[in-house]
Formats: sequence, C-alpha cells, structure tokens
Amino acid sequence: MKLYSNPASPFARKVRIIVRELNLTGMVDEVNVDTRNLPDEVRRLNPLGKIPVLVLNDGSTIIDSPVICEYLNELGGGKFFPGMSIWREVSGRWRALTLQALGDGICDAAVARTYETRRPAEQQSPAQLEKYSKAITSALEVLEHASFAPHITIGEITVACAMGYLDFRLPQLSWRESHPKLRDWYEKFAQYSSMKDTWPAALN
Ligand SMILES: N[C@@H](CCC(=O)N[C@@H](CS)C(=O)NCC(=O)O)C(=O)O
Repeated sequence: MKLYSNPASPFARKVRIIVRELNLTGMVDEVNVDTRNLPDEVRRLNPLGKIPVLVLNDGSTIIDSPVICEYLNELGGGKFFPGMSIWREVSGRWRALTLQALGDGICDAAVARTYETRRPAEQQSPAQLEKYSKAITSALEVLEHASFAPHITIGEITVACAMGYLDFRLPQLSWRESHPKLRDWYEKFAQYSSMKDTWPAALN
C-alpha cells in the first residue's frame, strides 16, 4: 500500500501512528508530498486535493484520515475504533468518534490559520484569523474537561496529534499554562514511541 503523506500534517500523523501501533510499517510505503505544490498524481487520486491518501495494492483509493484510520484498524485487528456499547457510552464508540471530530476540528482551524498567515499581509483576513483562533481556544476549553480513555482510541490519537500540531505551528498559543489537565494527559501520551517517531517536521 502507498500512503501519500507529509511530516507536518496532523491528519497524516494519525494514520502514521496507527500504522506503527499495529506493526503495519512493512506493508505501508509512506510517500512524502509537498502540500504547497501537490503533485498531479495526488490530485487525480483525491479530487479534494488533500493528503493523506491511501492507495491499496489493488489500486483502489481511500481518502480522509478518519476513513483511512478505520480501514487500517480493521486490517491490523486494532481496537482503536470501539464497537457499539449503549450502556457504556463514555468509553464507547461515540465518545471516541466525537473526540476524533474535536481533534480534527482543531487541526482544520489550525491548518487554515497557518495557510491564511502565509498570504501577503494585505490579503489576510483578521476576521478569519479570529474565527480560527476562537474555534481552537473553545475546543481546548472542552478538552480540558474531557475524559480520556485508559486504553488508546482514535479519539485520544487525534487529540494528541492536534496538540502536537499546535506546538509545531502555533507555539505562541502556550496552551499548557491554562489547560493543566490536558497538559498532564498529553505529556504522558507523547511518550509513546509511535508519537516520538512521527513528531511534526517541515518537509524541506
Ligand atoms: N479531512 C481531511 C483533512 C486533510 C487536510 O486538510 N490535509 C491538508 C494537509 S494537513 C492538505 O492536504 N492540504 C492541502 C491543501 O489544502 O491545499 C482528513 O482528515 O484527511
């Protein structure tokens, strides 16, 4: 299988963590692409022009990190996507998927904010920048009071990738000071070797 990825992408990082946790590294060839100048090959595979993209050995394509992660979880017999559990909602599937949506939402806002600040200063929209910042700080407030599972789910992985991306692209946010519970949880989570092995970095 071929994974079109980028070392700075928090969405690709989710996939790369699952690959490592499930010992699938020998089956997945990670190909780094420049998201500022996406190759036509990737645009053909994903009409949305985004990574990550996973191409299976039969040539079929899976896009969007939640879908790719769930596919690899099935393939590798993982437990990152809990099954349905009506009576254990807090530790069940909907908690994990909602946490994933929150983490992905932070990344959407942080990535969009990063792209906005790369535009010439006179073209940047202060209202858009404010909107992205507000989404990030509001989501952080919710995460400070969230209950994280003792076992890892896709929710925990996604939130950890979001925090790593904030440290990488928005260090001035200094989120740790005002979110001590989240900080303590994250500092432990960041010790997993799959986290250390996928630390965000610029491509060039
Ligand atoms: N919902 C998508 C988001 C993917 C995404 O936004 N990827 C960014 C890189 S971090 C990208 O490819 N951006 C290229 C662009 O928008 O031009 C997912 O979860 O995979």
